[in-house]
Amino acid sequence: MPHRSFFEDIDPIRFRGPDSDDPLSFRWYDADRVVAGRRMEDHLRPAACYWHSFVWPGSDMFGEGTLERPWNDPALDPMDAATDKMAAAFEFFEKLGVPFFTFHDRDIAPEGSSFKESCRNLDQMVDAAAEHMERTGVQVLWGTANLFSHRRYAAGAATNPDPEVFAYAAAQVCHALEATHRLGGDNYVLWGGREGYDTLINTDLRRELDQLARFLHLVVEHKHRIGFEGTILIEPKPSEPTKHQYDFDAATVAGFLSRHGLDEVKVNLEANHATLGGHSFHHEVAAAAALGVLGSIDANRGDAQNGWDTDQFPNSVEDLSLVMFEILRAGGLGRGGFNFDTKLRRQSTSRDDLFYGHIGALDVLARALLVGASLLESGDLEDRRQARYAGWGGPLGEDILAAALSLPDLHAMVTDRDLDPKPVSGRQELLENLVNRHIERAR
Ligand code: XUL
Ligand code: CO
Repeated sequence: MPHRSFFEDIDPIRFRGPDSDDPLSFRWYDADRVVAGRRMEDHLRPAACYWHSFVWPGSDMFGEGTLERPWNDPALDPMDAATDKMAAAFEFFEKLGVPFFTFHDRDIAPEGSSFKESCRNLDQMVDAAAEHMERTGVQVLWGTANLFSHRRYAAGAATNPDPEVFAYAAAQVCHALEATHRLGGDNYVLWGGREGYDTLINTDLRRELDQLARFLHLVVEHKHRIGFEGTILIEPKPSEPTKHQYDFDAATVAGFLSRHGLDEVKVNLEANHATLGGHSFHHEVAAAAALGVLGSIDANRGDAQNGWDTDQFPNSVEDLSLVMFEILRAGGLGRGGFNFDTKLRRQSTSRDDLFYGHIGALDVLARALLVGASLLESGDLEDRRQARYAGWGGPLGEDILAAALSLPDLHAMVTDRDLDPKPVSGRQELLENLVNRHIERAR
């Protein structure tokens, strides 16, 4: 039976160059263009997400859904709706030309009246997804389990005070990880949806963190048991929905992972989560790279005027240029990619608005990639950064780092040599001007 079409008026989106006036074309994202030794598509590995684009109806805490999404018609049988939704999603992925998608278990298949029925629904929809993937060539960047929407998870999943909820969440992740494996996913993500607290006065922090570590060990063990070669990724977020989330930011997660011997786990960094944590996205990417946990990216942005997760499409080349530079400097994202964990605005009600959001975002990422590559290839920042630390390559720096000098040794040395080091300019303004020149010139 042919699949229903939901975007029949839209032709596949093509690259037409920076002068194109066609709003349904790419002006910068040219999948096959080679930049810094790799195709643009292979650098970015872009993915569209299932949940915001195909599941979310456009509701917010004050109002109902606004978006025109015929596949979500409540009059449909839930499995028929899931089938239509999948047809719409793959038609969109294919027409947009993204090589990957991302999903939660409950995005692609409805929760049943029992755990068993939920598993059956998921298995059936995974079969359907495998067929769509075969037909279109679109692949899974990552899968995940929704451990936050159902009321059973109100007090958390792994960090719930009730071990039966832990068990339920573990069973759900077991099934979702196997589904992701079956679909050949490159990663498996755990966003700690409600792994945090609303108030400390009823919370045993130490216990909850130990539970979280146990949960992650179970996931890593099972990954190896089934031969899943993808990376397990934690998605940091400081708050929302809970007041304080345990996976606060990249540095917190990196510390937690190494404390619990979970070194193979990496992070999926989301731009808007970085800003909620009081960081720039640039900081989060640089910190994750420096701590050896950089895995993948959820590319979106917040709004400077409010403090919640607006999940908007990225639209600033300037914001993302240094992020791209940092990623290139770290050697790229490997099995990771750029997932559009992005929501249309509630008033962007038409189905084709999904195309405008993603086209603009891909063009912004592509331009930022050009700037990042130009910064990297010129060596403008890197050479100066290295020169700034040159002293650490000399005998004093090497001896300090090799633990060859004690505090009294350093005391004696400073006294004997009458050391009087002088400040050296950090050249911040010069460097900012250089970055702007690369932004102006990148083509
Ligand atoms: C929530 C969020 C999630 C994760 C996947 O803020 O970003 O959509 O990306 O569960
Ligand atoms: Co996300």
